[in-house]
Formats: sequence, structure tokens, C-alpha cells
Amino acid sequence: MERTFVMVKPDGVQRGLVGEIISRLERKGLKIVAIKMLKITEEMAKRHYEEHKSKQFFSSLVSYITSGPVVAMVVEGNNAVKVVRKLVGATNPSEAEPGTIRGDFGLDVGRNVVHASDSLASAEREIGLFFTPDEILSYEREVDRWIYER
Ligand code: IDP
Ligand code: MG
Repeated sequence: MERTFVMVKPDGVQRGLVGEIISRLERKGLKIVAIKMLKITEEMAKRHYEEHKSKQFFSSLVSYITSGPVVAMVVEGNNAVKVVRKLVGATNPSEAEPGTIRGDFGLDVGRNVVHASDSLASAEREIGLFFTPDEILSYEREVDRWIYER
């Protein structure tokens, strides 16, 4: 089982898409093992997006992600990193396929509704940035035998 980090960005919260996004993850069969609402500080934003610090959009990205509350989650499932990236869709919502979260709910790369880790290494790093180990719960679901063959 893999774990990945997912976040409804400030625009997703403001537009009332938290339930819709969580619902899509749940309906896929993924399991939420941690969740919280928070306002990201500038320092945390810079750490979360440090790979982009030399990009021209970095300061607007930091302003965007700190502009209001976000909903941060740890999501678990088989191939969770890749599966969630597929559900989320391409970075630019105008290019994202219909049926994906960004494809269905966005038009601008600077307002793309949701974040998801792009690799197992980023997932571990981002989960560690947002959650302490005791905030992440391990629990069984009876329904998992209807989601997974084994
Ligand atoms: P990702 O979120 O699909 O992994 P990244 O390339 O890691 O995409 O970029 C991180 C975030 O930075 C994007 O989700 C988006 O909010 C923002 N971003 C990426 N490229 C641009 C751009 O060209 N202009 C403005 N914002 C951008
Ligand atoms: Mg990324």
C-alpha cells in the first residue's frame, strides 16, 4: 500500500469543492488516513514548493497557496501516488482531460484547485511537512475485500 499527499488548494475551498474532491477519492476506493484544514504559512509554502523556487511564478504560487485555508490529506491505496495524479489531471486545467478534477473544475494554471504528490519520494516529504506520525491513522475497512481482490 502506498500513501500520498493531497491538498484542496484555497480556490477549491472557496469554491466549495472540498466535498466533491474527497468524494472522488473515496469513490475510487482510496482510504483517507489523515485530514485537516489549515492556513499555510509563507515559510511552509516555500518549503512545500522549494523545487519551484527559481521559477518566475514562484512568488505568485506562494501568495496563492497562502491566500486562504486548505484541506490537507494523506490518502492510501494501491499505487496511490500514480492513481491520485490521474484523478487530479494535468497541471494546467485548460489542458486537463474532462473527468479529472482539474479538467472538470478549472481554467487557469494559477488556480488549479488541488495538489497531489508526483512521486513516492515527494509524497513522503510532503506528508512529513504537513502531518506528525500520530496524526496518521492505520485502520481496517471491511469494504476493502470488495475493492481489492487480495
Ligand atoms: P503539479 O501541481 O501538477 O505537480 P507543478 O509543475 O509541480 O505542477 O507546479 C506546482 C504548482 O505551481 C501548480 O500546481 C500550479 O499551481 C503552479 N504552476 C505551475 N506552473 C505554473 C505556471 O506556468 N504559471 C503559474 N502557476 C504555475
Ligand atoms: Mg508538483
